[in-house]
Amino acid sequence: MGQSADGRTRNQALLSWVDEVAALTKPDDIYWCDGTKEEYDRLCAQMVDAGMLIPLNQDLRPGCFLARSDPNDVARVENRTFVCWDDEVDAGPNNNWVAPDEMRQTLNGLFDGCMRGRTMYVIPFSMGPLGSHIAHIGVQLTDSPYVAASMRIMTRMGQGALDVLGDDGKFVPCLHTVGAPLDPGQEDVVWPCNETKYIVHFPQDHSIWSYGSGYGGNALLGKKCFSLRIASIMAKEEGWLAEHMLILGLESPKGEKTYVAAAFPSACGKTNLAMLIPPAGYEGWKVSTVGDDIAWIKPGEDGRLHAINPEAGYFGVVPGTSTKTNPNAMTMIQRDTIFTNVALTADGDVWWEGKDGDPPAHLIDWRGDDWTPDSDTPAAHPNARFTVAAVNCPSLDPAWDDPDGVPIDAFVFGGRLSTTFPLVYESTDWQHGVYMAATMGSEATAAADNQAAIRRDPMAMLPFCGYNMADYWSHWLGFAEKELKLPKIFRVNWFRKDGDGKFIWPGFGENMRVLEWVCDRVHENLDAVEGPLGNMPRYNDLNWTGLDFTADAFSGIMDLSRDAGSNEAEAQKELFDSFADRLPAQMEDQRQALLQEMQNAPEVWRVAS
Ligand code: SAT
Ligand code: MN
Repeated sequence: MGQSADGRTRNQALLSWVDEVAALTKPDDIYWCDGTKEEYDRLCAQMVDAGMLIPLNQDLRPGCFLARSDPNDVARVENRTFVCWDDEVDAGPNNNWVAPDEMRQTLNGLFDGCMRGRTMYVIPFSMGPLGSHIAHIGVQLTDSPYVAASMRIMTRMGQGALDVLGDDGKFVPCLHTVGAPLDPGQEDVVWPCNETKYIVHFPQDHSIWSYGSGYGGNALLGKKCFSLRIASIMAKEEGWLAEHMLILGLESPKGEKTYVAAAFPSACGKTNLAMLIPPAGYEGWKVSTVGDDIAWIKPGEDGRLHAINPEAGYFGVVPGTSTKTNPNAMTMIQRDTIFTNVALTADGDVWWEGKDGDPPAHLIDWRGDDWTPDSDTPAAHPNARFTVAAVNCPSLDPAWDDPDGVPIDAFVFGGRLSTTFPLVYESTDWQHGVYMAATMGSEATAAADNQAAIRRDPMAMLPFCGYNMADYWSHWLGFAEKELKLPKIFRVNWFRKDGDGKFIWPGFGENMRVLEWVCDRVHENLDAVEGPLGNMPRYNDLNWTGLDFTADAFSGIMDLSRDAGSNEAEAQKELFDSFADRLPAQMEDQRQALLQEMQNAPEVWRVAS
């Protein structure tokens, strides 16, 4: 029998909404989550009994489980994601759009009776520290115990959120179902999911309806749906920023602390960067983690931008994680972690491509099939994920839970680009920085289905901005008109390749060298060279202690050819044209300035040593 609402809340809007949804979806039972460890353990035990979770070897991975999803339910489904503004132009070319009335009709039909035979979990949660003025409350209703357990890891979930909500507080209603069983014989499938999928946002009442998927970004609605798509709309309305950014702290040997927020598209190494361990030559430096995916950033009374990580856990890509790429994450996922779609070893441990050491002779792959190193499919799905609480992270910043957030000194934007773009450059002013961020591009990753090989991904927000992206750029540009001490803006590219197709930059911990230059620029310790794209470091401006990286190699990753630069500026026109008259004029002015710069540039522009 479920836990009722008795005494938990007197918030009438919430109680009525839960009744309304129950009348529509017709669950057998309603359970209000309190967020306790006992409850989490009970949910996991129930899922183990139902075959949804496999407990791992408790000596090797205490408190850890493996989940295997439906093989057709492994990533975000961008072509099934909608933002239903009254007027299509407000959604912009960056969103799929259906008129709200029509969409409500479709969803009402799909949700009718969809939870029959299942329990509906009521999950109150806070995105951000409980009671923080930067945080917001949401409530998710779901028929997935995997989602309920994951929400306890990923958010501040349970009674505490209800207490903050109070009797009249506002919350973002997040309604989720894995979808009605495909046919009557399939009620007991281990990972239910429906071929029909809808991930829908209604901007007018800030509500979310998600149908047919149990996967992270589609189903943990506090994450991309609320904290980015809906929050970006709230941020526009209220004068703040909701961004697809990690937040990290950098403390120099002198004790100077700099917080950086950095945006990269999904699966481009945000988690690794957020947990970076400084390399040889950086003794005395400390890097700490506030968040790895999302930042909510509000102007503080001191005139600086303050950021919180709205999440309380990490939903990170597992493949490629090793003691070389992310030692902190390796420690972090040693215990109390839910792994989804990795491979299982004979001794009850987990394995994935890119883990330390050779692959074992035999595994059970992410689909549950036998696997050997001769198999021609990967053992773990390329978008396999870990779900783990922030407090497990060895590099967690002491201020990660501070209700006032941390003051941001620099914004860093980066894509996965094998040509043209230099390792690092800095904008000449705020407007130029917004332009640099808006024109960012990236090569495809496994985090979403059906991506183009290369796509523009402005601010790494293309799949996550809940309104017309041109209006979002205007919102960003508008910060220059406020009395604020704004962060400096940088672009980075760790992924440039040489003529043989090999990455030039070693990346991972060595990215610290770029971050130190960012700190030097923030604190005005160093001047920079003005290049066509922006301000750049000379070879000698970077600290090379402990790394053998020659001035020639540096040229290979910093040079800009006139043709490539001109082609890039030309190619941006297509992006800008797609926004027609909503495009802020300043963006086209910036593009014209770059075209001009490139016309006057030498055949290869090279930063002096
Ligand atoms: O699937 S999630 O959106 O949660 C992760 C990602 O793609 O960034
Ligand atoms: Mn992300």
